Amino acid sequence: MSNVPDLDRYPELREKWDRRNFIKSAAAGAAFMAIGGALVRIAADDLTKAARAEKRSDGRPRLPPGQRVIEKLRPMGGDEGDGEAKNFKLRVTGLVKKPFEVSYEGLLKLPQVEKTADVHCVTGWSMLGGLYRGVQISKLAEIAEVKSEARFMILQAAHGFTANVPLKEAFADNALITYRLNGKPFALAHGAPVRGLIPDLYFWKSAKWITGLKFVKDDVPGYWETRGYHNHADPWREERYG
Ligand SMILES: Nc1nc2c(c(=O)[nH]1)N[C@H]1C(S)=C(S)[C@@H](COP(=O)(O)O)O[C@H]1N2
Ligand SMILES: [Mo]
Repeated sequence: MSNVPDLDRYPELREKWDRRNFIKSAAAGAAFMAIGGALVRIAADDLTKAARAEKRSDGRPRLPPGQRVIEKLRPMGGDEGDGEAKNFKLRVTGLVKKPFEVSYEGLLKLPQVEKTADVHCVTGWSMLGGLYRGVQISKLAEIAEVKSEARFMILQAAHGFTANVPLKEAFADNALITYRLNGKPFALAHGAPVRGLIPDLYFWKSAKWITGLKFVKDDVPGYWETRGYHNHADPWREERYG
């Protein structure tokens, strides 16, 4: 059974595991459900230990310091957009030779990619291994012909939310405008119909209900960056607060 924790290496899980098997064998509907939270926690503890031991292809540990693994994105709030694909427009503006806007249908006609990515929330949770489908930000930048003076990208979202990202991270292979996670559309709480994804910076940079990308020369700290969060937000340096 692959989901059995390695009890020799993690003896502290023994008691929980025995309890789980006891509960399973005693399983009676509601009682089993009520204990469900505890079962999830066992699995997550185990995933956290495993991820701490793993290395990324860039040599960094898979799990940044101070993070623990959870199994599903947690809805973290924000001022929601209307969520409707038919009303979606993404405007690509600023220091570009060819500003443009693209509808949801138009977005689907651009070259699509699927990237597996880990995301790291500044509150301490990480959700590993999500499969995100969408369009690379570097592709949108190429279409707009971003000028050489540009240094930063501002993600713009519903109701004036913004997040600033240096072009190095914005043009990373796994930095996307995305509309699917693990094959499913995003729920409204998670940014439907389309959100940004900058997985190698803390998750607040991944603007939900996205409306635009603006390329600029001078940095413009965004919504969270002007409310005490770090301007850059590298999880491996624990750039949590400014
Ligand atoms: N438009 C918008 N995007 C946003 C936010 C927001 O308030 N508004 N919050 C950010 C923060 S702080 C986090 S941690 C993630 C949370 O995404 P989730 O709710 O899908 O987990 O979205 C980010 N994107
Ligand atoms: Mo957040």
